[in-house]
Amino acid sequence: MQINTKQDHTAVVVVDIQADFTQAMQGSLAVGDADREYLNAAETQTRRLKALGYPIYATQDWHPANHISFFSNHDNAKPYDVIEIEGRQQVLWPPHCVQDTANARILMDESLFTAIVKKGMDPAFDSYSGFFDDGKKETGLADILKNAGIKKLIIYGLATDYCVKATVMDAIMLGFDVTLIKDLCRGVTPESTAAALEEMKAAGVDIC
Ligand code: VGL
Ligand code: ZN
Repeated sequence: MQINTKQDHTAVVVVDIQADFTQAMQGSLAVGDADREYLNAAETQTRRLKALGYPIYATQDWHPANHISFFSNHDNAKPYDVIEIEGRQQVLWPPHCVQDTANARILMDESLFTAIVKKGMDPAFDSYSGFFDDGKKETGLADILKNAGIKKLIIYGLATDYCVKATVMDAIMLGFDVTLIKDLCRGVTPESTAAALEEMKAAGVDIC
């Protein structure tokens, strides 16, 4: 990572670095290689960016127990099945990031964050993006950033091919300049991670 100076109107968004997405915590939806070394690197770099003067925001997947994305809430479903719900593709995940459970916690010193934006609280809609859920309801992140005068975002976290990609693509759609720090991201599968990086690059994201 080669960000050594503070740029104006720029904030950091740390996506879903939560226990359930990490091998380090034996999470229910552990992302490949999200191990202790990864967590240490993410925390160290976040502290460095904070010390440079960047405001740091975090997103947090925060589902009710009856969430539509949990395979266990559907009859005859297995983890990672893909079904259609009202025209939307929905991956059925192992239950994860259930509100107020230890496995939903962010594995970073929360005092680093200017704000934490929770997402995925509506039982009927998934929300990979930190900006909008699948019903297009805003999480509040866009307003928070707009009110703070932010125009550029530095984004990293979990998972590259799901929540990071969705957050990055919505950020681009909303008009932010986006830098993705690839080394501080981990994906669910190598194929979908490579495809996500291509998609983000094609959208004009600076990948470093
Ligand atoms: C995520 C799957 C389900 C993520 C969240 O943070 O990438 N992936 N919920
Ligand atoms: Zn989720």
